[in-house]
Amino acid sequence: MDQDDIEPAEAAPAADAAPVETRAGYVALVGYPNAGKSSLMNQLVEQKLSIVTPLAQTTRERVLGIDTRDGVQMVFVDTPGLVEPRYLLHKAMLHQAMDVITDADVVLLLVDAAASAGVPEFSDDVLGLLQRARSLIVVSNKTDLARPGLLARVGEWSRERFGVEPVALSALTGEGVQALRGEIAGRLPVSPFLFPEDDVSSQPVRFFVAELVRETAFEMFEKEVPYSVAVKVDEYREAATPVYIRATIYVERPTQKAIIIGSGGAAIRRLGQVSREKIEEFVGAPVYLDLWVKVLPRWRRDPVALQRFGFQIPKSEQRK
Ligand SMILES: Nc1nc2c(ncn2[C@@H]2O[C@H](COP(=O)(O)OP(=O)(O)OP(=O)(O)O)[C@@H](O)[C@H]2O)c(=O)[nH]1
Ligand SMILES: [Mg+2]
Repeated sequence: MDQDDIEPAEAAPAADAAPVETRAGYVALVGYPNAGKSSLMNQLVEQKLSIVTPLAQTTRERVLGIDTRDGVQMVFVDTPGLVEPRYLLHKAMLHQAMDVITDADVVLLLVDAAASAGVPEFSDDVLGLLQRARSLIVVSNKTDLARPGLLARVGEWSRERFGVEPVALSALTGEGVQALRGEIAGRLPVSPFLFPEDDVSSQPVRFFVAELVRETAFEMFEKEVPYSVAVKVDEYREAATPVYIRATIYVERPTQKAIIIGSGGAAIRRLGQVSREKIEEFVGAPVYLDLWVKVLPRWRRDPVALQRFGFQIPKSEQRK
């Protein structure tokens, strides 16, 4: 039979011929501490990736969450709150958040519309960066709690500072999140995907494990203790059953170590148990969690210790 005989009578449908146009880009979540950035990121990726607590300054490092659907890949970058730095740790946190604003295709600036302190006041540096962002969306969060007066005030503030109308939503209930997703998609550049389609993050499981232990410490302890805690995973044996994880909790003072261990080891047992349950949920397998506590004096002010925990120290601070 001649090849020509089997040619279709009509041209093939266009969908087979033309490649599908995809969109992709980085979407930064920034704002004051406690505005709900991590909660919103978790809603957007429909998974608990970034830790959330009622305390301000929970997030210390950028956390990546990837969502790919309907030909659009959004790479969310959760950031530490935009704080006035008091320690070297804060400087590293602020520096991270500012870098993320500069690099993002879309910046989501979250404002807590239920905050008793009202609208945020940023330093000129931060304000300038936000005003120069490639594409800025102001998000009025916590509409489930917000008073109408403050919502109106956030609207005014957003128009004055940035010339944009805010998007209102609740990162807790999820109301308004789908509409925001549509708004973001329309602003992302036409681009091939930046990560494989089924990736959820580019950060290693060890990072999320350490964060879950830190979240539990934030929930269990009071005052300065949570802020003095850093967690590092020293060993992660995935092939073992149950998965074997050894992690060290660093604190700044012997008194804090005593609080974390508790009388007869009761506190650390509870910390270990609650953390293990969260980690098992995250990795989807039984886990044996081996927790240790060490004192590392003044680590929040110590460039060497901070670098060991993975923080990048701003160049201007490196030789102090
Ligand atoms: N009622 C209500 N609470 C919310 C909402 N979004 C976040 N929260 C709560 O606000 C607190 C802080 O939320 P996070 O998501 O940790 O806030 P964050 O901006 O990431 O905070 P930092 O990492 O400390 O900068 C938590 O107790 C959340 O449950 C919301 O829409 N409504
Ligand atoms: Mg956070």
